[in-house]
Amino acid sequence: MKKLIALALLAATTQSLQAQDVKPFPFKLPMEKPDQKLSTAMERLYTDYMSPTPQTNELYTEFKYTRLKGFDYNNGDGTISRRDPSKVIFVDGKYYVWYTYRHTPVPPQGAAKANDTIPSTDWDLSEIWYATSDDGFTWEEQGVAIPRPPKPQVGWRSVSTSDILVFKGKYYLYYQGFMEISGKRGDDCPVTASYADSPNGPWTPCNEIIIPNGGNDSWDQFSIHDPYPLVYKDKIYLYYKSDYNGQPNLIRSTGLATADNPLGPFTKYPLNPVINSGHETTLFPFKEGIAALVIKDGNEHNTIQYASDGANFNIAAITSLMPIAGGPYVPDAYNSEGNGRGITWGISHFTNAGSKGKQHSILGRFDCDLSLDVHDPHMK
Ligand code: AAL
Repeated sequence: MKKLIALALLAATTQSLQAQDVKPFPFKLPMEKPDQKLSTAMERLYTDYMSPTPQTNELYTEFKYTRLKGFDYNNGDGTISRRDPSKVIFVDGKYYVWYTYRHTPVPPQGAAKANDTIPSTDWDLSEIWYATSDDGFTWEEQGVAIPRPPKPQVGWRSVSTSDILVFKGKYYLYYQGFMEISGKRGDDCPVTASYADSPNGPWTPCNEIIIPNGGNDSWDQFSIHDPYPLVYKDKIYLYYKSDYNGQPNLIRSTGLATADNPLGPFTKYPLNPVINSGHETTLFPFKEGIAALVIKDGNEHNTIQYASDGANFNIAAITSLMPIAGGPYVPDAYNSEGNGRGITWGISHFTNAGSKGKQHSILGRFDCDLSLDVHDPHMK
């Protein structure tokens, strides 16, 4: 099939070259010469990738970044941080985004110095806040969506790293619920959720662990991070990241859990992890399947991958300067029937925005060219 696609692409390229009256390349594809033996590198060029040239690959893009208006950072002194944005949704004429918000008396000090008011990490002692926008560039901060619940409820130490699901007219926020200081042992936490009838809240916490940690010796036994829900073929597909036992065997990967109802029960995909790399992985329906921006960490970071069934991913393209923790605007995030249309923009974060000792993160906008509907030649 891939060879057929490659041949079709070559035919299309040859035609357009002829149309411009440029001499076609005097070249035959290796698969047109049945006896030709290929080196490992040439073999994988035509078998592992969706197309052998980035510029003809629908899942290749570069990224453009724009500073957002409307957020105050206390002059970058490290006491205010915004990071890990959710997907962007559009409701009643406005865009909405949720994110981890930290406002502490001092910047993060590490686990040894942390206490009830001093944060260990950039996402310790945080709440989930939200903002709205008319155009995706200028944002109006609306305040807290999910506060930290009282001890010992899930998330009493910190709630962070949320993502949004819209399902049958209701809104669900999934997020990490810390029950100890991040960094004491690792970054251990499970995922919990809150629900609301409106994106403006009020939010009701379910007070339960929605995606539990795996059993002894499993890859996700300590942390479940970066919950990322989509609805694909009428089922909730929630992707997440875990990393075995943290250091020194850190192999960050991306897993999948599916459910019929937003509050579960979720069934973990038996062959998890489904992506062998990835940290804050961004996913969206694309054609019949799901595409993934595998941004940070692992052998396959800086790739855009594709799974025609949402679970068996292959590398489709390699790119650079990807949006860290990207939360895209995905018009068909919750109603894809296997006809995914792709994305053109979203919100991502930039960490270590402050100088040493003033560590915090800021939100920014990214634009890209991964849509089957809008094709911007200037992005390539
Ligand atoms: C992020 C995410 C999760 C981690 C921490 C905050 O990059 O992977 O959210 O817990 O870092």
